[in-house]
Amino acid sequence: MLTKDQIQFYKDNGYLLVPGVLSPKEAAFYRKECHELAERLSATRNLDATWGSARESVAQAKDTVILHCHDVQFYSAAFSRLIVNVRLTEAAADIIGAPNVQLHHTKMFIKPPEKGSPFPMHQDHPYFPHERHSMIAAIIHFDDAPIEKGCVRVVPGSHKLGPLEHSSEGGWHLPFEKYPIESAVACPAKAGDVLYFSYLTIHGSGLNTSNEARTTLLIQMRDPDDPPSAHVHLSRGQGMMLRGIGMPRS
Ligand SMILES: O=C(O)CCC(=O)C(=O)O
Repeated sequence: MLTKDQIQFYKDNGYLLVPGVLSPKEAAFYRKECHELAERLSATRNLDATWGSARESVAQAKDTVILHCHDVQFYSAAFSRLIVNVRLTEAAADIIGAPNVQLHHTKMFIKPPEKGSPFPMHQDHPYFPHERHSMIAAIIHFDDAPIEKGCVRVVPGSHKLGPLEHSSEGGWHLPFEKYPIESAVACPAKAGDVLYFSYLTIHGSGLNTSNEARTTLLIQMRDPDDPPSAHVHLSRGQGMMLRGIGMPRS
């Protein structure tokens, strides 16, 4: 699925934006699914997942919101079909460098217009450490995510630093002064594009100050032969095979 140059780019930089994994029509369909799900859920619960550290580190984030739902495949069968999409999982296998791809969890995020919360810079490693560091994220964009919508930002090559020490206050994050969000490389994306990155790649994202929501699904996946080094961040559906074969594992 991916070219040699794309795989080399990923190896060098720890991230890769793959354009057009979903068609504009598919992306629009899933955008609607996400917004409808958020509306159903918000009738009974608060969906805001803004990190305490985001409020602390970004002056404009005092009253911002990010709508969130974990493991969306338990709420709509459309998401079950999406996470086994062959285009998505073949590219994931190329990036992991193994034929088999296993689910860790999924996370829907809607950054609302004008007040969408930022994410301080961090690695995902402290949340769910694994022995061989095969864990990657795939962020599927269901609408365009230009810089002003708070697109994801990365520190290229940072996956080579290995696990870094984080502060756990208000979400695992790196020192704000050393890793300001705005200094990281922005990864603007179009609806249907997928951003893949290692759980060791330092990443975060800015505020959505535009007049449109930013709608994404993040799928965290790994090589099934890579065991967790701590039994943390367990969730329903963990261990489901998305491509190839493997043994269920939480
Ligand atoms: O979607 C984003 O803007 C970033 C999400 C993120 O960094 C995370 O969930 O770890």
